[in-house]
Amino acid sequence: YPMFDQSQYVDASFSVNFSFYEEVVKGLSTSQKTLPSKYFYDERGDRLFQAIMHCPEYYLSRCEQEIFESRQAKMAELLFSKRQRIDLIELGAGDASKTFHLLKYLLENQYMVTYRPLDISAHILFELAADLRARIPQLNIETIPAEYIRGLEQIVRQSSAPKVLFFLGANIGNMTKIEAHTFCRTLRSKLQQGDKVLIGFDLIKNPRIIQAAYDDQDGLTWDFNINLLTRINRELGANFNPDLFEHYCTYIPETGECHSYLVSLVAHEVTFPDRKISFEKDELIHTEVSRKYQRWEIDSMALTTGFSPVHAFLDNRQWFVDVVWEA
Ligand code: AVI
Repeated sequence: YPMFDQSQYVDASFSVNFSFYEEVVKGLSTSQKTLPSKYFYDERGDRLFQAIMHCPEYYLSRCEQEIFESRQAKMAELLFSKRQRIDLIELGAGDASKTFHLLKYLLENQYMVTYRPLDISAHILFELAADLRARIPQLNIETIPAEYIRGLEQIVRQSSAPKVLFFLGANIGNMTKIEAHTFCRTLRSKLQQGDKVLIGFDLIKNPRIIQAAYDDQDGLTWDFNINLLTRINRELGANFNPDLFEHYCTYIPETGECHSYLVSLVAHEVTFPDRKISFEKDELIHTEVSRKYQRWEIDSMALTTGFSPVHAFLDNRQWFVDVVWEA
């Protein structure tokens, strides 16, 4: 992109911004326009997502919270040791609201753990580390601001301790099924035999419940989606008018996939530093998939990616599962 003067947009994460630009223009230059959902999470996106996690329709966080609050002893026993220090790696840790209770339990019960939260958002990791150091001063914590696999490779180079890897919050649902398989296979290749993973999956349930979770009454999910456009304006020098788009989502029960879109309300053009992108009236930008799973699909994913299923922690309503697999 020779006409794009990066120097105008340089900040602390210079190289990250360049691939952000490339991914955005690539996604908007195809006939079915797409934008990657991983870019939702700038500072405002983090805040909106936290608000979504507390809104009445978004049941996922409450289900997983329930699992973590009621099953700490069993999790500790299955995953950790009092004789050997274990690395607890959390991919996409966010504010670690679920892991917090388990970490407290582990330290109060003489389990030995080094907590290694990893997140694409350096901002949220900074806040997380400060918060955990204040609330659990005796905790060993090493933050890693990175994308999942690169961060995991970095940890594996630095520490040879046995590993427990957490991937919570149905983050795996933001991958297609094929991407999720590839991802699990890659995880397996970075781990040693006997290492464990705990992965949170949202389960297939009444479609109305799922649809509502991605289209809340207060419009938080709407703002969360639209925020991607304002982020692109600010960081990449585009001129999206957020008022010309609306949020739309649709859950497809046959596939278990909830798809989110931004819909262009009128025909118009958006200007980037080196190009114009045109939108037709009612044209869609696909922004996110949130995939829901059947229990058997999860077991079969473990087996086909080189793991053995060990245990499944379910909430009371059986809406959500945290599975434990062993490498
Ligand atoms: C982070 N991820 C698991 C959320 C989800 O449920 O797919 C992101 C989200 N998108 C809309 N609401 C929440």
